[in-house]
Amino acid sequence: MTDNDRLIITKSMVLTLYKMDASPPVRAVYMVIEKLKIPNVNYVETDLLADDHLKDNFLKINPQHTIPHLTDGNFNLWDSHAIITYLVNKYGKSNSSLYPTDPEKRALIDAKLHFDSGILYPALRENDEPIFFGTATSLKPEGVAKIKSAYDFTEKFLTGVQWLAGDELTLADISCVATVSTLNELLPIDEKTYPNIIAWIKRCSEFEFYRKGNQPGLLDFRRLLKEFLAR
Ligand SMILES: N[C@@H](CCC(=O)N[C@@H](CS)C(=O)NCC(=O)O)C(=O)O
Repeated sequence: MTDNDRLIITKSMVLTLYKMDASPPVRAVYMVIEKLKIPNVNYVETDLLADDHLKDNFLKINPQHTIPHLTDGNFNLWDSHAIITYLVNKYGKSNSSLYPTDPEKRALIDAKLHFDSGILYPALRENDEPIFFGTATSLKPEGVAKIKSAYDFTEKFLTGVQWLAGDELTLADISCVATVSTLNELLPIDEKTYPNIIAWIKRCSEFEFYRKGNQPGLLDFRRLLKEFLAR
């Protein structure tokens, strides 16, 4: 374990993650759990296709009914971006390179986390929700345009650099790669148009935290997508 991955283990640590592996924001949390090597997380399967997230027991802790949802003892938190920054702040080393405390470095990471929330993930949700909830069997032109625009920004951000925010891999890369690798399942990323994105995904995918935290759920997403498109 490197210094940056060092974990502060407290006796009171009881983490529970409500999850479904196909979900990209859930996978961002998995990757951070892997990277920080947080032990003994309880996982609660929350099948969106069976409306588990709309059941009373879940709505009581999360009125917004989204996964991932984390409970840490009596503390409840949802939104992957809030969760991953919380995990590093609470369980990572005090100045983890994943989310450094330097105000400028941290602000650049936050900007990309908001990019994921505001641009990448909405492009995914606008396109995959109609497929999974049975109102569409293909992508709509306006949906495709949103994905392309999201790819265009990402490609520019990665021009001449290896990582999305600063010189090292950070939470920005983990969060965005979960979404971009999933968008790639909906609209394959063309290597000629987007060479920087392809190289960045490859760089991320070489880490163990990606292989363990993202890859299996990404394959689940692929399988589900295929299944729903064939209906
Ligand atoms: N910005 C949120 C997005 C979470 C989200 O929308 N998750 C989807 C699954 S990928 C969900 O829970 N959908 C069910 C719903 O919104 O009712 C995050 O990063 O956690």
